[in-house]
Amino acid sequence: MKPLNTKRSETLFTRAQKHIPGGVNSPVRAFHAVGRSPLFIRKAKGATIWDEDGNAFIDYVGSWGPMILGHAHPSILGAIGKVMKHGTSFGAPTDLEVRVAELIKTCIPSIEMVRMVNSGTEATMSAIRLARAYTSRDKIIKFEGCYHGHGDSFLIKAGSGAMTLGVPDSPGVPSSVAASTLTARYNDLESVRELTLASAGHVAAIIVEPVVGNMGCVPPAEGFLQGLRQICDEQKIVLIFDEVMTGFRVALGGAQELYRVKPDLTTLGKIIGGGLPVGAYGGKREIMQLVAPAGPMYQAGTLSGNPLAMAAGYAMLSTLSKSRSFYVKLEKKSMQLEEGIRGNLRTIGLELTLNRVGSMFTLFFTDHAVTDYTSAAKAERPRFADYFRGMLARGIYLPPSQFEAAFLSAAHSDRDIEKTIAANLITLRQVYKPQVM
Ligand code: KE4
Repeated sequence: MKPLNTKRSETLFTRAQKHIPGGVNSPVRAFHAVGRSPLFIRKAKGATIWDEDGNAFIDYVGSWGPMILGHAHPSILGAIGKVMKHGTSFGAPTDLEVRVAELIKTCIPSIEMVRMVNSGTEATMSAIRLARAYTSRDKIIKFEGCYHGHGDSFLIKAGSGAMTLGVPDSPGVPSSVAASTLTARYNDLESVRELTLASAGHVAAIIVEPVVGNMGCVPPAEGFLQGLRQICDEQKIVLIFDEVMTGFRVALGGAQELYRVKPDLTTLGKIIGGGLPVGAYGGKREIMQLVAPAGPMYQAGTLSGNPLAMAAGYAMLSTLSKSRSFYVKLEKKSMQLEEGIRGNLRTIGLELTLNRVGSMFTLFFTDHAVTDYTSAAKAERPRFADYFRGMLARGIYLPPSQFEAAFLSAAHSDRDIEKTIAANLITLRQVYKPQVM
């Protein structure tokens, strides 16, 4: 197999590191976990991305989730083009913001009111401030390995890039803030009960990825989300579903539709911006009414509800909500890929763990079940790195970390999936030779 020519990316990376910390504007993009320098992407269309050296890849990162329709989708580009002629930002309310809010509420009925922000981090930071304001309590409970953005309260045993880079507890977070964040074990209701009883009357919120993407894909165990709902009801704790990744991904109504559990607040991001910077938080009216200027809890943003982002988001959500067959077809595609990889594992006599929920999935380099942070951490990272590089060389662009979810889009063709399955077989054989047939 011809080695990849990535000269231009390497030159750009050397230049970038002189001006930008680590040469990237978000850590996980630096490819630290996969033993090679990152690719600089020039353009993308559908399921394909092209790097600066002209190499084409089938993309399973999808900008970390937003690209569920595929890149450069005509309805998204058309919507942005139409709106941008009339200006890019006004710092004033617009009709589009109202339409996006109404559409989000239609798709996610637990959201009675919603506030737009500019990122998932802003959404989760605002949601916990709101929960604290609503309950007059200070503590929050998160789960080891879950990632809710880079807000101080969340960088405690965090997943995603923090887990990848081995800084799950970032320096710079004041101990006073860290002390208000309690961490439980995902899929372990007993660990939650222990914390809530030990801090009875002091826990404002439990925030959870209802399907984890940031340890790699880890589904909720049977009854886990229902158990959190029960604990929150009993102890008047605000249940926050962080659906920045799962919202409009695992179902039109997100994980709360899939698992039929209603949170008090939901955070959103990624898909709802169609690739432009958007986050949102919303939920029960009686809680959301506390948000300024309706109430005293302050949160603001110069570019919140930005017209271009709202145009992209409205086009995205309208396309997704137009027909329910969208998710049926996406599930079929995702199943096809899963079955292909499972067939490969059987062919070569290898036992690896593949977790999938809808069109988000992770192949873990371990034969153990992966149900929480401890079991995810057992995955063999060097093997994953070898696999990543082998797949890249075969034209498959995966998330550059064992602790991230990969994403399929509506643009992935049968041919793309067959090529991925073929590359998976050859690469697994290469990574595990001579153990495998
Ligand atoms: P942003 O601030 O990156 O828009 O969203 C933070 C966030 C919040 N909640 C969940 C469940 C998330 O997955 C994220 C961000 N996800 C990562 C990928 N695992 C973003 C990629 C990156 O950090 O570059």
